[in-house]
Formats: sequence, structure tokens, C-alpha cells
Amino acid sequence: TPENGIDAWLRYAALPSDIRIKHKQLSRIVALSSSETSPVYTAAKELQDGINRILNQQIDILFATTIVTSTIIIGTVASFSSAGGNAQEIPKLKEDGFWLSTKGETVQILGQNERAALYGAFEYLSMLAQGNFSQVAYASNPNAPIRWANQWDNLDGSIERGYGGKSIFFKNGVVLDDLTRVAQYARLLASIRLNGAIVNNVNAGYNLLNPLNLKGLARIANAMRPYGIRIGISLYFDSPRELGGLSTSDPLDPQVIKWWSNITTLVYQVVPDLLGYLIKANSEGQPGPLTYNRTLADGANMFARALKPHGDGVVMYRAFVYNHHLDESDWKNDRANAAVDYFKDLDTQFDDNVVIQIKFGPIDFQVREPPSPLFANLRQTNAVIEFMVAQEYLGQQSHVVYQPPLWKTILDFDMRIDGKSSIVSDIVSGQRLNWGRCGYAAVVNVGNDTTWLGSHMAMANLYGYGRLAWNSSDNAVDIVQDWARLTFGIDKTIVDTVTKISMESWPAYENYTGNLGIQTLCDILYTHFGPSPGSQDGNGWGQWTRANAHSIGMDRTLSTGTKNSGQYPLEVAEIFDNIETTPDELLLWFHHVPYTQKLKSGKTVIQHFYDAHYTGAETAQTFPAQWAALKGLIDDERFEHVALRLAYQAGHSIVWRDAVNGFYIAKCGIPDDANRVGNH
Ligand code: GCW
Repeated sequence: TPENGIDAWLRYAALPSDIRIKHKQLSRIVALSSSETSPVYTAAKELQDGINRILNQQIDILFATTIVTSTIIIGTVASFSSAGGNAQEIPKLKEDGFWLSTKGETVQILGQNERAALYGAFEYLSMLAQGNFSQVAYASNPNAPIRWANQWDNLDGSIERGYGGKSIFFKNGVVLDDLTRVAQYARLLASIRLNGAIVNNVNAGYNLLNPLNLKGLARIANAMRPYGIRIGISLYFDSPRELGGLSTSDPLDPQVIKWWSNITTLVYQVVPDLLGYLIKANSEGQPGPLTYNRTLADGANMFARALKPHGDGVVMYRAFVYNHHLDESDWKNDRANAAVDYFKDLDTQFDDNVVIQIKFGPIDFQVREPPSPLFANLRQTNAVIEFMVAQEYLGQQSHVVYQPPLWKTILDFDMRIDGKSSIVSDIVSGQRLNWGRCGYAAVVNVGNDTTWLGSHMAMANLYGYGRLAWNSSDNAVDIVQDWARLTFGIDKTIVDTVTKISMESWPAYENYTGNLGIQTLCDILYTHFGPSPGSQDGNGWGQWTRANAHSIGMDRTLSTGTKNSGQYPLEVAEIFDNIETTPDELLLWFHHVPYTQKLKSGKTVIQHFYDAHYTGAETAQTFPAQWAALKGLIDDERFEHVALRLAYQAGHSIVWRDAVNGFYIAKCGIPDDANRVGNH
């Protein structure tokens, strides 16, 4: 059924007739394209289908190369001009940018390229679906050229940190025969203007490179290409040794270089428009250049040079390199320092088609982190910021956690490089440091569940990611309102309720899991789900809290700590280095303080912990009642699906509250002012 979620925000629900009849009758779509695999063709079909469903108007498509009378014209600006159209009014567009005009007799949807025409079609349909018939004429251009999705799919069909079913790409070691869901996924990605997808796990094996799977890879690329989505793959660093039978995978060894160059030729034979490679190396047990006493740049450049002769392919080299056997007894040790320690001095050494993929914070997609200091330490090496739509540390889709407000704390942060305005979004868009290949990546991890991510509400994060990657100044409330109208309906109660729950969700989750910058206090050893504040310490993973009987927090200061504050540019370093100027929400990220330390709010750290866990859980407990207002306003299937998860979240928030508060009262023995916290 259309209600099961597969169409997500592309449901094109019929508008109520009193609204719908206000729209003029459309007569024809003229598509300036003849190829069925062109995104312009896809766009014309999408318009036809969407207009039929939203407005109940059946209209024809004419595929043409000259301008004929029409009510909607779709194509590229170039095809429009050569078909005799007057493009004078249209400003110069950036790559992937589009022009949308609903003024005058003809709706014009014209892209800088074919994929951009499809973006324009989705924009127009999004307006219609929300009952917005206003007359507009504007150009829309992306923040940044790289806007990708990453999937952590394994060839056996499992998905690492995936919470929405099995892989839509692979099963039993091979590419699935039926790739219907892959095309549907590409449609969703294109509608939020993403232009690339990495289809296999960063913890990659080498079997994707066998001849059978390369054929499968071609089919995946073919399924996504009509939507303007190009694909890339993750590689396993030791493939030359383990698959190729060489004695080494040393990136400077001529045979190894030749091996990768041959493989790359084979890959381009099946996927001529390959995006490139994603590399996780020397991270969490993965081999890499350091294994062969070479630098990370040597490793990245080896792949870059294999790609170079074939086109514009890039190597996404992940900055997630750290030692996961770190010694906690040494107070100078700090996993948060790793990315800058490893990459800073290599800044001049990467080839121009290497891009560093940097997780938004220095640790790992926690509920609150400062921006990774690496964003302020690369000047000549292009980078992308990595987000995680899949809620690995954020309740794994059993909790509603709407992430755009969290992401915006990072994107809006001013790094003050050289004492000048250096907003993170301006860095990754390329504006601040004049980068050309940069932008956004997000781990999405959709699966074959009809909800894609495992929960309808979680899809706001995928939608929001696309919106911010296109325009980081979009507002988190506007984004979720659009998403709510498109996903559930334009009724005000629906929009207000979904918006309120969503906007309250991240602050609530932060409150009942881990506040004041202590990280998400989940089990970090295995599941990354559910409370386990004791699991952070006593192991080498470096997500330490250093909680003892008297004090808590990581000392990351210059004088007594790990010197992590000093990895930020001076003005920012001074703020984080000083307890007085560090914002409360990051206090325990940067400082080790007594539980009785006073916050700016006047409360002690421990009382804030107790109170926040109560406040957060109380908020989560209002979600089921808020949602109940939607009964009958949306279909029962999705109503019940969401209601069940919200009920779970409400209960689990109490489990969280009591586990965390109980843990700390047992540690420090300081009673709760309000006398709620027992020593569990
Ligand atoms: O957060 C960690 C995850 C790993 C993941 C890793 C990474 C794919 O727990 O499952 O591995 O991040 O980003 O590489």
C-alpha cells in the first residue's frame, strides 16, 4: 500500500478537492530528452505521475527537441536554448543547480545538467504536494559538489549498524537479482538532491571485486543512473595480498600499484561513471598503509593514481584512524586527538583527487560533540563532513531523535581559522579555503524494510540530511514541517505534532542519555544501545568519562590534560581550554571536574545530571500522548507503527534515567536535592 512507507516523502497524496481545484489545468509536459535512461526522462515520468496523484490531472508527455506549446517544460538549460527557448532570464547555475519558474504560461524546470532537471521536478512536486501554488521564479544551487550516501552493506546481506532490515543490494555473497528497491532508493536520494552512493561497507571484503560481482555492480549502477545517482565502492586495503595472491599490499610496491590499476580498469569497464573509492584503513583492526610502514598519504595516493586516468573519480579517505587499544592510565592519551595527529602533517602530500572524509565530531557520532578539530587543520586537502542518518548511538530507530538540530551545532560553528570567520559549513562547502571537491557524506544504512530505516519518523533524518547538504542554512523546523506535510499530510495538527515531537527529541535524548558533553552513555563495547555508563571506561576504545568517586570528565586542556583544546585555532582553543568559558553542554568533554562543580546555570554537575535525566524522560513520556492526536488523521498502519515505537521510547527513557542516575549516585554518594534518585 502507499501507506507502508516505501514512498516516504514522495507519496504525492491527493490534495483535498477544495485546494486542488484552485490549480489550473495542465495540458502537457515537454521533455527535452529522448533517452530513457536520462534523468530528464525520469523527471518527466515523475511529474506525470505526481501531478496525476496530487492534482488528479492526467497529462501527456511529449519527448521533443524543439519547443512546442506546453504547460511544463523540462530539460537542461542547454537543451532549452538549443531548442529555441529564451534562457536570458536564467542566472548562471552551478553544477547540479536548477531553475524553476511557475510564472507565466509555461512552468520551466531547467537544470544545469540532467540530474539537476530532476531535482527541479522534485522541487515543483514538493510544492504542489504541500498545496503551494505560488508563482515563483528562482535558481537553486548546491552548497557543495559532493553530496553522498554511504551504505554499510555486507555481501552476505547484513548491514553493519543497519536497523531497517537486510541489504537491498546484496545477499549470499552476490548482488541481488531484483534491484527494484535500489531504484526506489535512488529515487529517494535524488529527491533530496544527493548525487552519489557508496554501496558497500567501509569494513569491506574483497569479494565485490570478483567477476560475477563486478557484473552485479554494473546492474546496481544501471538501476541508479536514471536518477542521477552515481555509485562508488569501499575497498579492502589488503586485497592485493588476499585476493591477488601478492606477497604484500605495500602501496609503494610496483606490483601492488599495477594490481590496483588493473582492478580499477575492470571496475570502470562495468561502471564507466564510477564516483570513486571509499577507504577505511588502519582503523578498528583494518589493515592500511601504516601496516606496511608507509604514510596514510602513500595509501590514499595509490588509489588516487589508479583512478586518475579514468575520469573524475575521487578517493574518499576516512579520517577515522585511531588506536583502539589506548592506555587509559595515561591521562595524556586521547582518541579525540587522533585525526589531527595523523593527518595534519600530511596536508601538502595528498593528490588532488583525494578527499578526507571526517566524522562531524572527534569521537564517533555521539549525542553531543564539538566539531572535529581536523576541519581547521587541513588547508590544501579537500574534505567532506560525515554524518550518520542511521542512529547507531541515538536509539537505533527505536527512539525518535531528529538530528538536523544536532548537525547544525556543528555546521554553524565558527572555527576562527587565522582569526577569520570559518563556519564549518563554509569550510566543507569549499568557500572558506577555496576547495573544489568537498561537501557531505552520511551513513544511511537503509534496508529492505518497507520503512527503509526501521521507523517512519527516522526518515526525517535522511530528508534533513539532503536538505542541509544542499543548503546548510535551511532551518531545522522548516525542514521537518515540509517533511511532515509530504510524509503524513498537510493538516495543521499533523504538522504541528510531528514538528513538536521532532524538535523536542534530540534535547530529550541528550538529557536522558548523556549530558554536559559526557557522550551517549550507552553500551560502547557491543550494541551501542541502552544505558551502560560503566562501559565507557576500563578499556582501550578511548570513549572515557574518567568518572570516579569525586570527579568526572576528560581533561583535554593544554596545561594538565590531553592538549586536545589546542588542536583548535587560537580563539576557539582559549574558549574550550577554560572551564569558565566552555559552554555547559561541552563541560565534561573538555574538563575533569568535581561532581560539585557549579555550572553556569548555578546547579552542580551531579544535580544537573539527576535533573536532566528526569526532564528528558518526562519529555519522552509525553510523546505517545502527543502522537495520539493523529489517530484518524493518518492511516492506521503508520499511526500504529510509530505509536508502538514512541511507547517503547517512553518506557526506555525511564530505564535510561534510572540506570544513569543510579550509576552516578552509587559512585559519588551525593544525594539528589529532590530526593528522587535511589541507590539502585
Ligand atoms: O562507530 C563505529 C561503528 C562501526 C563502524 C565504524 C566506522 C563500519 O561502531 O561499526 O564500522 O564506526 O565508522 O568505521
